[in-house]
Amino acid sequence: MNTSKTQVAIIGAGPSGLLLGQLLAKHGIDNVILERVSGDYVLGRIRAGILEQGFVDLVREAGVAERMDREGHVHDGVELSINDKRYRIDLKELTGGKTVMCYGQTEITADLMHARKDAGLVTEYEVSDVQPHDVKSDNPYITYTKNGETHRLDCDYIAGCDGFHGVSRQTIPETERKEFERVYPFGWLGLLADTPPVHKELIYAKTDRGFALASQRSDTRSRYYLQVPLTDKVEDWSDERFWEELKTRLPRDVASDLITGPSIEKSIAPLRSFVCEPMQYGRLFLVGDAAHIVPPTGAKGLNLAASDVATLYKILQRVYKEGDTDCIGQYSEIALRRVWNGERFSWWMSNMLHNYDDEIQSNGVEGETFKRFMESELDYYVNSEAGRRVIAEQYVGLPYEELR
Ligand code: FAS
Ligand code: PHB
Repeated sequence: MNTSKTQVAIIGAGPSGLLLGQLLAKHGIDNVILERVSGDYVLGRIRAGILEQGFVDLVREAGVAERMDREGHVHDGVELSINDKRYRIDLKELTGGKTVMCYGQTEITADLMHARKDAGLVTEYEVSDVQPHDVKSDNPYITYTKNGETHRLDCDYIAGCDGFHGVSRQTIPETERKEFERVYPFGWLGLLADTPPVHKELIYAKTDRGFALASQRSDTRSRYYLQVPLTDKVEDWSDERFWEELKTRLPRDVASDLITGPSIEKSIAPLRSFVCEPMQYGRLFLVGDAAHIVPPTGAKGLNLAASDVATLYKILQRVYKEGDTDCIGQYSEIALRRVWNGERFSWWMSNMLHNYDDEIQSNGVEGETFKRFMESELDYYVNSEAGRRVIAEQYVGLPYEELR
């Protein structure tokens, strides 16, 4: 068996693992990333597009912000539209100057990958059978297979950055963890096209036909979503059908400006709220999607992963720089406080903006009552400054919590 050692073993080379690895390396903390697929495969995933201020600051602290600051678009506001009536949420004005950055997860991941390679840091791609061991001891280790050979990686700590379907969460015995879940009765059909965005800011559209989102990646690349039934398949949706449906859901005065074109990516994602408690077990820490999933309605998925990274990186810095291991126990408590806040906001936005007619049919009057509650709630929040401020504060992201 091939053996090696590092200080922090990171499972997963998605944005969580790469950002954590870059921050640790900046402070001389040795780390190795083990990734199941190839780097190209990781970069082939089309996901998030909105970065909170906290995430942007973390990328700058990691020294990987040059392209993001050059090509990313700062957004001062975001729009909600309700059956054609538009409401702009002035993020900057309502939060005392905070904004969000529109820059694709794929780009951030590519920038982090390149920085890691330039720094000569070790990432083992296309490994299999990754398995953490002795995570409750002072000497945890990971075994894995690469090119048919078994390897052992000894380490001080393990960061499980391996997403919802990874091995890390399963390493916590079922009797030691509690999982919370809400599965939504619809999915998001996403389309990426090299067409100019229909509007300079994002538009979240609530209509009787269903939800739509107009987002973007650059001045020449757009990202759109439509709420679709869970029974739909991506092959049910030609580009032409997608564009026609999107036009019916966007506000009329915007839809008339829509420039369509061939899709370069099209896929349907299911929506769920999910949290695993605790987010640590001995010397194993769960980070990002390994511990929690949100419906993308609040643009929180990637951003909650970043706040987990921020908390864990501060803890590991204190451990290695000051020899303070007492702070390790703070991780799960601090991370979960911000996770649940993001979960609630994403659940709330999903309840207000989506069409629940499918669920209502099975719930009858109770479903109709829920629909009226949500219509009234959204109407209140967009028409009151206090309500818009609540949405703005949550959308730009609450401040990261400091260690005690
Ligand atoms: P990731 O899942 O990105 O990365 C985990 C990595 O671990 C992967 O590369 C995987 O290959 C690897 N891995 C898994 N098991 C392993 C094992 N056993 N051994 C080694 N490696 C292993 N968020 C938003 O904010 N907005 C959005 O619009 C949005 N859209 C999304 C659409 C889809 C289809 C999905 C699935 C998610 C979306 N998200 C969105 C959420 C998404 O962006 C995540 O929050 C983000 O990828 C989290 O990053 P990581 O925690 O690094 O997990
Ligand atoms: C995206 O651009 O992919 C995106 C933006 C905001 C969201 C969800 C997805 O809330």
